[in-house]
Amino acid sequence: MVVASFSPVHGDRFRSLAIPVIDLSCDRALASELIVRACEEFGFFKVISHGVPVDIVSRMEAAALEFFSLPVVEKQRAGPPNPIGYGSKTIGLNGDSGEVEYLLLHTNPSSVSQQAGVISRKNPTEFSCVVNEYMETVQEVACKILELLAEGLGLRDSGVFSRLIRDTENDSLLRLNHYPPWHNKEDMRSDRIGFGEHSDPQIITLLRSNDVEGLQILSPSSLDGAVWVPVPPDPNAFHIMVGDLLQVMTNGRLASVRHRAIVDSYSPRLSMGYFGAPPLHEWISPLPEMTTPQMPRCYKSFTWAEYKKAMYSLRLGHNRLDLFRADEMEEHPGLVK
Ligand code: GA4
Repeated sequence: MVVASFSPVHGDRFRSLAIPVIDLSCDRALASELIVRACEEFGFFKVISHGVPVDIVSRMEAAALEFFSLPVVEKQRAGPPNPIGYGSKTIGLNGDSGEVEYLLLHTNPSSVSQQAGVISRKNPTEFSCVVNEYMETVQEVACKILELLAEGLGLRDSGVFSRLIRDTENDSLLRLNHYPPWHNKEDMRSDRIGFGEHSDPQIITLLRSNDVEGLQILSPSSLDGAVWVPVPPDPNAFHIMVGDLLQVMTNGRLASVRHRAIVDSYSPRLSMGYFGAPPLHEWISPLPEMTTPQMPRCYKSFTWAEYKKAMYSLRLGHNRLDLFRADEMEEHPGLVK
């Protein structure tokens, strides 16, 4: 996948774009068809009528805000983010940075309760309950979307994607991001990167944010090149992103969406991302049903653990999938089996 890269934000071209909105309560066949189309065209869409109760989202948001309002030393008790824990301004392990503080949690309930003890000294049990409830509910929506997607793609096994993230050993994550606001006119610049350009490495991402702008997606366009598209916030919806593993399993028919967050408001932005991932030992490869003589297999097989290792060894904006292309493998022996 060749992607245009925009380093300075100044001078970027922007385009408004009708981002697909899918009502998950609509007719099943229609929802499947719309999801496939949105994933093919943008790798991105918004879902409404998703069935996640408002109070579950509000409790999660309140717990996140309470955590971010703690003194820095208290937040640092959650440990440095390697890979889970509390981070501020530094992203990943290779020198990336951004105007953001965040908390990364593993979705495994025993990991959550372990983390809860240091995250919320006031009421760790309450924190674990809120996080587990949110994760379980959002995971269900993710599974529903993945099953509709598999049906829309005409795959024989509609659980081929969702089974990976339902597995009790799944490696899914929850990320709470807190972006600072502008304080004065001097802050009102459009070059303030909160989280730089990247695609999510997992299968699927469900992102919920408060009513504050900042998310942008890179829209590939054959006519005028790729442009950054600001995504209007909608606290009642989830924004769905195709991850790298879904790109591989669909043999490139769906492409993971490149996105970024900028600091773009007088209000702080809070986003909560669920990243649905398979177990570490799971082998990922293009599904045989997605390969044809006209569309031969584009990617090698690799385990999620191998992909994760590669992703942490590279800078944020790097296109990791290029290393796993079927035709590139000879040049990178030893990277994957
Ligand atoms: C992007 C998606 C998720 O936020 C994340 C990020 C992770 C991190 O912040 O530790 C990574 C980034 C993300 C991709 C490349 C590597 C790893 C930072 C980074 C430079 C939690 C994830 O899984 O991958």
